[in-house]
Amino acid sequence: MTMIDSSPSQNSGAAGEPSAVRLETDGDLAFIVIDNPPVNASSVAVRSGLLDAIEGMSADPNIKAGIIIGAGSTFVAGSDIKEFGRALPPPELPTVLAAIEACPKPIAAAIHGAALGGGLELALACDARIALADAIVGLPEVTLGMIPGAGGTQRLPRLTGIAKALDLVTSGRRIGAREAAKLGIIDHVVEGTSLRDGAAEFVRALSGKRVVAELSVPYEPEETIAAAEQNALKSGRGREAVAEAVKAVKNAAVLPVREALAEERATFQRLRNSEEAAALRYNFFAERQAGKLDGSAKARAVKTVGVVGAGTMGAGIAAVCAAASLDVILVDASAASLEAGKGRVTAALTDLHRVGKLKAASAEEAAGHVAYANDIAALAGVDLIIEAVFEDMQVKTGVLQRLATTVRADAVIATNTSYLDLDQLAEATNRPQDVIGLHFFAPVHRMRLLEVVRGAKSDPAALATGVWLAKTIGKLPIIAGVCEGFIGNRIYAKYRAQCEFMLEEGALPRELDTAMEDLGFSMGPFAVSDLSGLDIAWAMRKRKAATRDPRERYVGIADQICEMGRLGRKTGAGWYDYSAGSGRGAVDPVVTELVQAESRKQGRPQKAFAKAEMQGRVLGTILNEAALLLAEGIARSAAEIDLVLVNGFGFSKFRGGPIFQASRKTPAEVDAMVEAAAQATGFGFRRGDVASLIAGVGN
Ligand code: T1G
Repeated sequence: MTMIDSSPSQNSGAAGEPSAVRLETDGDLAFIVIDNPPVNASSVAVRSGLLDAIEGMSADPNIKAGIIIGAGSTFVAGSDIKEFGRALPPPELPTVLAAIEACPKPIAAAIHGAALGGGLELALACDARIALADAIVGLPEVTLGMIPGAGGTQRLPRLTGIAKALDLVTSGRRIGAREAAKLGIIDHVVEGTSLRDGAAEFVRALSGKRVVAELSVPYEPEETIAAAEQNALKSGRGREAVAEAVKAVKNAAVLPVREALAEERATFQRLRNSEEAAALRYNFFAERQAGKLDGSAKARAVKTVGVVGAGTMGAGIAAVCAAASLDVILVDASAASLEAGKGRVTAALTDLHRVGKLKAASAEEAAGHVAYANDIAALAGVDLIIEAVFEDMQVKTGVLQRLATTVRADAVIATNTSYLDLDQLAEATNRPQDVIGLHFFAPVHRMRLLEVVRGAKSDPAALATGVWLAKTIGKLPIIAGVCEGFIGNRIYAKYRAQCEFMLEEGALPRELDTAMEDLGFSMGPFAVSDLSGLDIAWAMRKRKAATRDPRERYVGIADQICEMGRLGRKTGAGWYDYSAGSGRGAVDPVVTELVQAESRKQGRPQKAFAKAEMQGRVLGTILNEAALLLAEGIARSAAEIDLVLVNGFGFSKFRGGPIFQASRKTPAEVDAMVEAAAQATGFGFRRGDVASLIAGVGN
């Protein structure tokens, strides 16, 4: 094996950019090794290095063929997403792919780990694709608000047919090497030898070039393509990237390939610069930072999990742990609750199986990971305990104290409290270092967000264990400090209060809900309250009434609605009337009258709210509270606050988050929104440093 460093030459991109590609020859074969950690993203250095290497092997008379392979854990995870917020430095990927196709010698791609986006497009431009059995391939560009921009929409259908290409490109779905081989994407799955050797053997047997772009698209009946197109557009729910992806893939059957490639590239460039793509990139990188902990603390080993409380939350937590093949013991003192809990666990696992989110082959198999007990003593040997009993300080303290003396000294004790003071609960256990918060969102098996709460005395290893669990059960861990409502509920309470202020000033629930849905929330606050039940927040308001400062602005409309027995969907009425069925609630004149009567009683000036004003007041409120959370160290970054609102409170990820949205506005517009929120709130409004919060978001 001879190594030739394709050091920078005329092809190399930005001056001084280290080449991330090396050329190694092995007899008559050239290995073109991409080495750009962590995921060999095809940055400008990789693209220039590839051009140099192809030139090198083409010119070497001893070389008969080339194999592109990735160093480290993966092939190429795609184009470098970090480059997408600005003009792409040359050479661009299509130039590299054209060089591969123009090279007189066959070049194959040897795939391990992931070949995604531009990584798969690179492989599709090669004359053959060889992969390890556990490799994955896919074109996930639509999940980033774009379409493939380097030939994926033209070369893929020439191997799979239009219908399958429509499915893969519009869903962004990743598939394994075996399925890809069945579809004609992968030519050879390497078994029982190394990828290098398997690839070398396969390539040496190649008869010559096979340029995919020159292949014709396999024939398929029109109805097959039409059905695939319908499915794609239906699941795309009107998203532009999906509609453009459908158009581009269908072009493969009707346009000359070079023309179709040019159209694809133009669409890619346009979408790459779209607001939706910027928002999704912002989320992509924010998710990569989520759960990263400073320092070297290692998570404690967890094989068994104990869950106390078989109610809606406890049973959901047990189910998601079992779905990840963790052994779980679900405890509830009441036999009836435990029996009901079993039913909830089974229902959640069945639903997870239906959506393909189970490690096990079946819900029954996953349910086998859950054992049931009536006594906390059954948890003496478990590694991690999650307490999910009734949200009451006394009840939770009692359970946590019992747990603290029952479970192993190195076990981690987590509480699923939403609002109670975690530090007070932890102190009561006499081992606060082992206590963290794991704040799940309902329904647990569906909601991705998990606030991992760091107590004042939580041991870093305990916190790391919480993050480990979150990732293991497929949740998005967001580290939060201790305050009432942590990150999400604290912001949401202010958001809802601001909306109720506007009720007193002339707005009505439906207007506000519609304005908030237009802002980016999947459902407005009044519809959400009806869904989750008005009684929880009512109980909390009643608990707080004694300590509430009378100077604070308080809207009593929600209390009056509850006093009428209207607790939401579960009682057939709340802010809206559901007597006509389960759909979107109907505006109820009773509530309209109640709101207007209360507004008159409060003597607040009434006005017709423009949508933008309602949205401005709410954004101003959210931004201000987010700025306070950041300043207090409860939240770690603006991006993580946006992730909380996107993954826990239904704000559209295609909009990035409320703070991301605000970063697209001028400082003057933002100031005006915060000022309007401050004026409306009056006493108790603490002003946060919103400018610092927004600085650096989404750029
Ligand atoms: N560009 C830049 N950085 C990337 C990257 C990419 N494509 N993929 C990952 N990273 C970084 C990530 O930010 C993190 O950095 C580190 O790598 C590890 O990632 C023209 C338009 C490959 C399955 O959408 O799905 O090609 O935080 O924590 O869990 O048509 O990363 O350590 O600093 O996720 O092992 C299409 C995206 C691009 C694939 C590995 N490609 N990546 O998962 O590690 S668009 C994608 C992934 C495109 C062309 C178009 C995953 C992974 P840091 P990680 P992981």
